[in-house]
Amino acid sequence: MKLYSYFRSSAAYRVRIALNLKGLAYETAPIHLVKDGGHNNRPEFRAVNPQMRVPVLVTDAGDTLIQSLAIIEYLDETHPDPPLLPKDPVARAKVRALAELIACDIHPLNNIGPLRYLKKDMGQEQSAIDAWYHHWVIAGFEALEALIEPAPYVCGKQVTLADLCLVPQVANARRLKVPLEKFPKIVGADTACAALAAFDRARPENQPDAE
Ligand SMILES: N[C@@H](CCC(=O)N[C@@H](CS)C(=O)NCC(=O)O)C(=O)O
Repeated sequence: MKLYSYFRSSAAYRVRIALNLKGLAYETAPIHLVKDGGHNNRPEFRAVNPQMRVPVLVTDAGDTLIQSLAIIEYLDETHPDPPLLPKDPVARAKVRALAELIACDIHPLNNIGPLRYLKKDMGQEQSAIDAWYHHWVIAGFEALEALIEPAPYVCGKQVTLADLCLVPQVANARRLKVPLEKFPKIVGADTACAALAAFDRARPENQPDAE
């Protein structure tokens, strides 16, 4: 399989963890999201993904899949061991809710494209953009902290899709210096995941395109 990725991309990071947990080999095709205004905006990558975002997974059968949550669910359905979603429908809905809280409500507000738009098109100062970033991460983390009881992972004894979303978001928050003292449960789940090799290998600094 081939994964179009960028070492700092949270969404690609989620998929890298899933591939590692499932023990699946893949080739990384790095797409630099910053250099030259973003190599993701080049016509050759637009031809791969018209949305011009990573991750993109090209399967062994040649199917091109986009959107990290859809890709992870595809991997979970085709390689069910270890499962990333519980079988019980209520538990499953809870895992998906936490994953979506991060992937759909926090992440889009601190994604590189919208932040670049705030700066270049809306003329905002870097200090205002940093304040925007911190505000939305903290608002999301306050809700998440109230919703979880890690044991030790976000939803219990098994790693789930929620952990795959949490760890990259925490890494991103740390990089942008969001204070995490108010979020001991989030930090605890992140620490538990960090001890697993599959998470470690997926870290930005361990990618072939790391800078
Ligand atoms: N909802 C998408 C988000 C994908 C996404 O926004 N990826 C970012 C990197 S984390 C990206 O490629 N951004 C490029 C840009 O916004 O120009 C997913 O989960 O895959």
